[in-house]
Amino acid sequence: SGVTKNLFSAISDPKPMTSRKVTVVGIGAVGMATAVSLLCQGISNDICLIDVMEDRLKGEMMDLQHGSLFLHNPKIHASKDFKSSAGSKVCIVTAGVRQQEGESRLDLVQRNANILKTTIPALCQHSPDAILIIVSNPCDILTYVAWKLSKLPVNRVFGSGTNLDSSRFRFLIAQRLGCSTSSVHGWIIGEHGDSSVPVWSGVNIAGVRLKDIAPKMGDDDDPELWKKVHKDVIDAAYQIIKLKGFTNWAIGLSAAALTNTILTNQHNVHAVSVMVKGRHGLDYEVFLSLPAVIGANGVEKVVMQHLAPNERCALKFSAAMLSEIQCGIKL
Ligand code: 6V0
Repeated sequence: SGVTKNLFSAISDPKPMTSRKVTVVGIGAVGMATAVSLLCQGISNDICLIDVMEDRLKGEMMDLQHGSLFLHNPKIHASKDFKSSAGSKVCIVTAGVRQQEGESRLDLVQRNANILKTTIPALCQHSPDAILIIVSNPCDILTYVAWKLSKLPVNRVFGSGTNLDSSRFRFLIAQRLGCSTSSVHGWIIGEHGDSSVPVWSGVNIAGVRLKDIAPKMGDDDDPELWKKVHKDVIDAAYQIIKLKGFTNWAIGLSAAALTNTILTNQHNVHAVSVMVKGRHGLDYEVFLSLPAVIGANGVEKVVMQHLAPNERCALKFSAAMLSEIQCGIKL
């Protein structure tokens, strides 16, 4: 335009940005919390939102774009056409129905699997090098479905899994002990949901294992009732859904943290949903969360925790249950 011509005296052509493009599929409560977490923390400077609701997409895009001044001048696109997701480094899937009050995550399975049938091939077509993170519930089963549909190697598809449950666990222990969440180390593995497994043997602060101080920690006959902390983690989503209708902020931050680890090739260890067959004596082709080293190539390796017999048994129970449900899904 005339203004551009008279305002600037050109020296060189702009270079395209180094891409940290992230696509978020599904712009509901979880998708938008994820997008905002990515933008506010400067994790991505290039966000594509995909959904089937066109007006809402445009509204969310405009609203975020108007915050450009307070962010880092990111590119924000929104479309129902997967073409606009082209060239993404990470694709985060949050599309799908959520639990209604009293409904379990497993109740959502076929409805959300159907959404993946169109979503996953389209994402892979336009971003053949992307890492896929599955957030929609039931997270572990849908990660399996997405992996099957994508035909990608297992390192390139994982579920947000118990990264969130572990964060809830560490927060609740931190509250009881009066220190920060990041200073409490502890892992919840297995199913993101009702059969998750807390690894009490590893809970520590500064390397001091709490189980050495309170040997009954996590047991049924523990006088200090630490098991209640895990029960509260399992109940967390149900309680929040009852109070506000959905959960979104913590899962959005969790998905953004996983994305950051990939984009910066950090090799952080996160509890995410990975193919477990052949690990911890499991023989089922299912995805469950285990601590894993994550980098630009997705899941690089799994940390082999020293699990107690009852913890291995609990994992096996989850694996068998998920495997049975998977058999009933029409792909
Ligand atoms: P929501 O607010 O109803 O948003 C879902 C969005 O998905 C809507 O905007 C829909 O239009 C969109 N959608 C539906 N079908 C398609 C499609 N085919 N293509 C693109 N978009 C589509 O739900 P909310 O955001 O609260 O939850 C989304 C999913 O995340 C649900 O399955 C939740 O159960 C799940 N969660 C997973 C968590 C985890 O820790 N893994 C945590 C919280 C919620």
